[in-house]
Amino acid sequence: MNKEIEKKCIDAIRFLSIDMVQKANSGHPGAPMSLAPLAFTLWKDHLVFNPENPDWVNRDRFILSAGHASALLYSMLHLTGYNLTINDLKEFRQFGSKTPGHPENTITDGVEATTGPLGQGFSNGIGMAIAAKKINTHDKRLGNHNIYSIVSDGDLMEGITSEAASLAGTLKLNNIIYIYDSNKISIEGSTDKAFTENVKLRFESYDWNVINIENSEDYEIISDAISNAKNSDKPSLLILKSKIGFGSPNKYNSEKAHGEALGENEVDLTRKKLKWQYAPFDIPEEIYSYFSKIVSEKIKFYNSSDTKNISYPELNLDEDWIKNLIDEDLPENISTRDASGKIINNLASQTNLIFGGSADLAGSTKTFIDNSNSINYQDFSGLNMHYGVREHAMAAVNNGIALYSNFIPYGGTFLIFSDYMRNSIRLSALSKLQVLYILTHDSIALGEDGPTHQPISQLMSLRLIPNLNVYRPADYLETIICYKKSLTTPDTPSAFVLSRQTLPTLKIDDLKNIEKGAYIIKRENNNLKIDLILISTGSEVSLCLEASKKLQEMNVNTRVVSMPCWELYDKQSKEYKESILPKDINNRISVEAGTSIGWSQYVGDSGISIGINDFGESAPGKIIMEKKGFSVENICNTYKKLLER
Ligand SMILES: Cc1ncc(C[n+]2csc(CCOP(=O)(O)OP(=O)(O)O)c2C)c(N)n1
Ligand SMILES: [Mg+2]
Repeated sequence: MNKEIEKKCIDAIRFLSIDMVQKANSGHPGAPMSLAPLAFTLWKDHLVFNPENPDWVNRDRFILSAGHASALLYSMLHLTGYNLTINDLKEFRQFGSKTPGHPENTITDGVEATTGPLGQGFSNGIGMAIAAKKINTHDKRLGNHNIYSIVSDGDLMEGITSEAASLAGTLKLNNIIYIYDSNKISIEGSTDKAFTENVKLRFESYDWNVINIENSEDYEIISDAISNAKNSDKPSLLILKSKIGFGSPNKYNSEKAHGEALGENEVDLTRKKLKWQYAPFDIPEEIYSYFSKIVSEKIKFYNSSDTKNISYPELNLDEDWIKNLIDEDLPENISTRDASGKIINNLASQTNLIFGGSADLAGSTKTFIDNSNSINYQDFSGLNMHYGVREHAMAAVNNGIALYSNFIPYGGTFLIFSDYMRNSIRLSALSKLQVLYILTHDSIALGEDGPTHQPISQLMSLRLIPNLNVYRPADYLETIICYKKSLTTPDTPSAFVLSRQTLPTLKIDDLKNIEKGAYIIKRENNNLKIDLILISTGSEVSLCLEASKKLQEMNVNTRVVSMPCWELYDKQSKEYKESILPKDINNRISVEAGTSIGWSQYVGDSGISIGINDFGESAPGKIIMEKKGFSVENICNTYKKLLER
């Protein structure tokens, strides 16, 4: 009897998924059809959760790294009592629904991570596992649970999973239990065409515990394998041999089951083959009641937990952290990367919720916390993460850490290498995660390393990502205020774009306006009409201040605007913007050592942008800056050109 109802539950998961995709006439039925037995036993026998408190701190985490199989996750969330009705399932992939094409953490209760870009979810889970181990060092009651994920051929083909898996093995993250849907099919057909490696040996070489499961229909064996994995002292990968599209007579075991509706006819044939007699979205009451028994056991467990009324510690920074930095020790000259290093070290003395590291560039990116330890497999209490030379995984791991609780993770590398982690940065922004990117060596001024290391397009291209605040502070003080702003912006990741070279600490009367994104750092002579506005960011602000002196000598009445964060400035009122960049002053020059495309929105049609639209060159920083036009002389000449227009 038990077996019979269990089989029915599994088919209910299958057909909900099939029918969601069929109704939307869009989506991915194949993986849910073959993974229904796995999902059934995972939710029934293993996952610790409470649908009435989906954010319970000590729940297990489940990530569908193969996000295209979203129908499977939505079916499970529906059947296990999450806030997802049968009507929500009928709205699969429709405008404004709770069941978008790929799972999104900000939309659906029970969705732990936004997945779909293959490889990301896998790596987010590694971050969650680190966060769980770390929170356990704050409070022994927390973090005692597992991180589960379903990963696919596509996930394992992506390089980021090699990066993240290697790190997970090094850190012996035995709270990781991943199930690899080894169906040997991807979009272009058999994986024999492009993916023949021995995954078992690969993961064993990363020091994972690897278990083979021969038959994805045998959910009792799957369940035993999961139990076995829970006892491992290493991360576990369960390699589950499966047949995509299980149950479909004509699309079974073929890429045809991957990414489109089966079609009415094939859905009927599948119903016949699996002897499922119910209409689309018609789930018999006995199945709901079977699931509700499972859930009531889960809730009982929750009620007996000592963590049921606990929330994670919140970041509660005393405003004084800024004062200390400004009042006690104001350096005359400091690079903004060093400023950043001072700031995070200061923060580390106030909270252990902000932590991170770099992709093997701690010394250069100034991301090391001096008075703390390195996180290692025996001790997660330190604040220093060593991600290795793995920028992409660093960013995705940090997304996982941010998703997990109230930790604010940071990751450092050179600005040029932000391209390596771009997709994860985009997902920080889409997922509304407070992750900090510390991106140093921010222009050609880095010098001798040359064009391979000199960022040109990176700064502007980061500004293209919605909901990412890109800060390029001009000096020590701006760096502090940018950090302050970023720490009080919980739903937005921040990219700090920082100089390698030393910059003078500026005289800023108007500290409070820095966080408005742009402000007047040097006012023109008030009695006269403004002749020119120089708009600049980062290391070029001090150059503009110098140029403004020279221009003033030439009787050019010059205002200098520092614009550390476009995104924040764009959100200001019309009045504020008018007070900074008055509409009737058309003589404007922007100065920024990067791609100039984009600056026209601030300098207007009659303005000129001093920027760089080719690659840099290997030479001492000062020289290359001059050669590329970042000099007082060129700024003055550009003003003359402006008048000739
Ligand atoms: C980074 C990335 N590249 C490409 C895709 C498009 N895509 C979606 S699924 C998939 C591969 C499908 O194979 P597999 O992962 O084995 O899933 P299965 O068909 O077995 O469910 C691809 C290439 C993607 N989602 N993410
Ligand atoms: Mg596959």
